[in-house]
Amino acid sequence: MKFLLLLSLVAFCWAQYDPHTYYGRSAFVHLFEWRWVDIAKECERYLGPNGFGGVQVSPPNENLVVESPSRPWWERYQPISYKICSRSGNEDEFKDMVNRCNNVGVRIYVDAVINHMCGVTAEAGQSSTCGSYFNPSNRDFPGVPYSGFDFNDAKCTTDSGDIESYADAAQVRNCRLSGLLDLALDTDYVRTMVADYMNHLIDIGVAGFRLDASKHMWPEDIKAILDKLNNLNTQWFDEGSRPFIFQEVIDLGGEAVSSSEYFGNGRVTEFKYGAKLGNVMRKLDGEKMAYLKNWGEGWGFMPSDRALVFVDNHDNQRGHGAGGSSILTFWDARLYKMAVGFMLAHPYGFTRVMSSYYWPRYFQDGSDINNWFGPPNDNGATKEVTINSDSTCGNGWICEHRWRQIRNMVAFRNVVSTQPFANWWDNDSNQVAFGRGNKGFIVFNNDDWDLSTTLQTGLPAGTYCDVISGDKIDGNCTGTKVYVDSNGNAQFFISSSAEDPFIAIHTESKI
Ligand code: AAO
Repeated sequence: MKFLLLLSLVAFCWAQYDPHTYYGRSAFVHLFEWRWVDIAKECERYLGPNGFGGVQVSPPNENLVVESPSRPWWERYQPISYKICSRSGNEDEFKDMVNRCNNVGVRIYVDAVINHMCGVTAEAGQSSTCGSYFNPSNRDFPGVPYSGFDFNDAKCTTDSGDIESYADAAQVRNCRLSGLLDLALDTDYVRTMVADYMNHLIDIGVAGFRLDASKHMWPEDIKAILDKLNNLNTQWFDEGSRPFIFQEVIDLGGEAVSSSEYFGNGRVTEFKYGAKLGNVMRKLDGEKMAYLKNWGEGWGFMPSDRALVFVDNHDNQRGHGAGGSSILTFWDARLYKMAVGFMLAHPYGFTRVMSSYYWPRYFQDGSDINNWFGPPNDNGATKEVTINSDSTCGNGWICEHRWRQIRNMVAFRNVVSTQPFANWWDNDSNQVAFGRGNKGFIVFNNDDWDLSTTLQTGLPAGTYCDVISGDKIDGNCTGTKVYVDSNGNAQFFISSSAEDPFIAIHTESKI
C-alpha cells in the first residue's frame, strides 16, 4: 500500500504534466522569434531575477526559406531537416542558451514541428536555413532522411490531398494541413527520426516541448513517440524526470477532434480561455466580469491540471489559427494588461505569457494584409533585442513580459501559487475582486464608472504596495498604497479612467 502510494506520488511529480519549473516558479514566456544569444542574456538579466519559470522558443530546426513574401515568421513551421540551424541561431548558440538559462532556473521548452515537413508547393532546391537539399514533389528530404514511404499521401482520402473538412477526424490527421507534407507517424521509422530529434534536444537540457499541430496527429502516434523519449538531463533535473509535454489542439467545440483525446499524452492548449476572456473584457456577447466567478472548469474548460493557458498566441494575435477578433493583444494594451493580470492571479491552468514584435498591421476588408511579417531584421537576419534605459525593449521588440504590470503579476502568481481561490466580490457588472488565501488580492474596474468600496482581502494587517501602479523599492512604494486593517478589510478606489484600472497586492509587496 505504502509502495503504491509512493509510486503514484512519483508518477504525479515526474510525469509529462509537470513543467519542471524551478522551485516556486509558476509561469513561462513565449519569446517568439528571438535569437538564442538574446534569450540566454534575457534569462540571466531578467527572467531569472524576476521569477519566470521558462521560455517557449521558436522551432530550432532547419526550415524552408520563403522569399515571397519576404521571410515570413511562418516559414519556421515548414521543416526541411532536424539540424539545429535557424534564424535564431546555430547549435552551439542553442546549447549555450540552454545551459545559461537552466543555470539561473529558467527552463527551455521547444516548439516541435513534427506533424509535417514543408508545403507541397515549395520548389526543389529552394533555399533552406542550413542549405540542406530537398524536393517536395518526390517527398525527398535527405537531411533527415525521409522519402516517399514516410508520408501519408496514400492514407488521405480527399481529392486535393489537403484537409477539406474538420468534421472528419481521419482527414484532419491523414491529410495535409494547408498543403504541408504530412508525415506517416504510424511507422516506426518516422517515429524514430522524430524521437531522435527530440532526444537530441533533451540531452542538451531542454525541459519539454510544445507539440505543434497535435490535432493533426493521432494521439496514439504521439504516445508512441513520447515512449521513445529519454529522461531529462540529470545535470539540472531529478533522475527519472519525463519531458513536459503540451499539445497544440484548437478545440472551441463542434469539430470531430476534441482536446480530451490528448490528455493521456500531456497537457493541452485551452483555446477557449483567451477567446472567452477576450469577449468578457471587451464586453461582447453580453459578457461581464461578474460572470468570471466560476472561471475555469465552470466555463466548460478542460481540467485545470491538463490546461495550458494564454491570453493570445503567435497565431491568433495576427489572425491565424482560432479565436478571431475577440482575442486581446498588445495592440489593445489597456484591456490586455487586465486580461493577463486576471490570468496570472487566477489558479486555473499552467500560464504562458506572450512576448511579441511589432509589425505594420494594416487592415483591408477586415483582415491584416501584413500579418506575415517576420521579426525585426536586416536583410533577413533577425535583429538583436536591445534594452532601453527604462528597461523596455528596442529594435521593434514589444517585450510584453517586461511591462511592469505583467512582470509584477508573474511575481504575484509565484507568491500565491499554493493558495486557494478566495474572497470573491463583484458588483454584478464589471467590477470584481478575488484573493488567493491569505497571500494575495486583486481588484478590477472594467465599468464606465469609478469603483469605491471596502473589501475583505484575507491578508494580514499592514500597508501594501499596489504592484500594478508601481513597485516596492527599498521598502517604499512608487505606486498606490493599500491599507489592510486588523480584520483584513481595505478601502479601494479605482477611477474608470485610470491608466490601468486594477490593483494587486500580495504579502511580498507589504511595506
Ligand atoms: C503557409 C501559408 C499557407 C500555405 C502553407 C504551405 O500561409 O497559405 O498553404 O504555408 O505552403 C503557420 C501559419 C500558416 C503557414 C504555416 C506553414 O499559420 O499560415 O502556412 O505556418 O508555414 C489550424 C491547425 C493549427 C495551426 C493553425 C494555424 O489546427 O495546428 O491552423 N497552428 C500551428 C502553428 C502555426 C503553423 C502550424 C500549426 C503549421 O501554431 O503557426 O502554421 O505548422 C479551425 C480549426 C483549427 C485550425 C484553424 C485554421 O479553427 O479548428 O484547428 O487551426 O481553423 O485553419 C473559428 C472556429 C475555429 C476555427 C477558426 C478558423 O474561430 O471556431 O475552430 O474559426 O476557421
